[in-house]
Amino acid sequence: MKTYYMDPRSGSCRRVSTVIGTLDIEVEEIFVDLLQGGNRTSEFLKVNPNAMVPVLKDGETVLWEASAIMIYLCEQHGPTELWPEGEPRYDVMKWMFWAGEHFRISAPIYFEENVIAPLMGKQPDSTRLAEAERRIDRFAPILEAELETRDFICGPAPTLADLDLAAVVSQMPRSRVPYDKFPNMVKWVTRLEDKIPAWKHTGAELDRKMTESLNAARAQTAAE
Ligand SMILES: N[C@@H](CCC(=O)N[C@@H](CS)C(=O)NCC(=O)O)C(=O)O
Repeated sequence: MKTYYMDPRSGSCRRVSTVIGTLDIEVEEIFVDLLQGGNRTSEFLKVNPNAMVPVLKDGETVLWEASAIMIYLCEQHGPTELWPEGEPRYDVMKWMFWAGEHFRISAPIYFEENVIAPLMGKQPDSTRLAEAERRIDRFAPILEAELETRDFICGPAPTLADLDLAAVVSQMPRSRVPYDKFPNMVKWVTRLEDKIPAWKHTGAELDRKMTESLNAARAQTAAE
């Protein structure tokens, strides 16, 4: 049985959970509570020295990095549109690498500055936010233009590349990432939810659990 270390409030885990749900893969889920330091225990650090989720353990194979885990799960499962074979796979890989190298860099900064910093009683760091916005203004128009010509980034069906790219809106609207100025992206995010039920489901679960956790943290801060 595969062991899946995760926190359902994480956008990175959402990518993996969507593949697990879509391909109906059996896993034993281990909740790593990021808000309570569950990723910093000596036990977890042996699994992932980066102190991050998601992680997948399958026998001797231990994988961190959501993209690597998603590919592993698809390959174990057998043919799926999410991870096409042959020439089309290179295009999926291109967008997956682009997502990690460029497109997903900004969203966590917005989350840290607009959600976590105020929770800690700090002002958002405007220099970091300005740099995050500069990156969005450079890279998001590229995706926006590509989505003008097709429903999903690599063609008519969603692939792992769409999950890697769309993860950036997982903490919306609380993170206040300014993606709503890109209309093709807004429509694509909705299309992806309609086409992949597990994406919609994991998004709703993330949102509900994150809202609960943030409300609890704010109530505790107010009481102190
Ligand atoms: N590049 C990694 C990023 C994983 C990641 O950022 N995980 C976050 C949750 S979304 C985490 O575990 N953060 C804990 C920390 O940084 O302390 C992946 O794609 O899996």
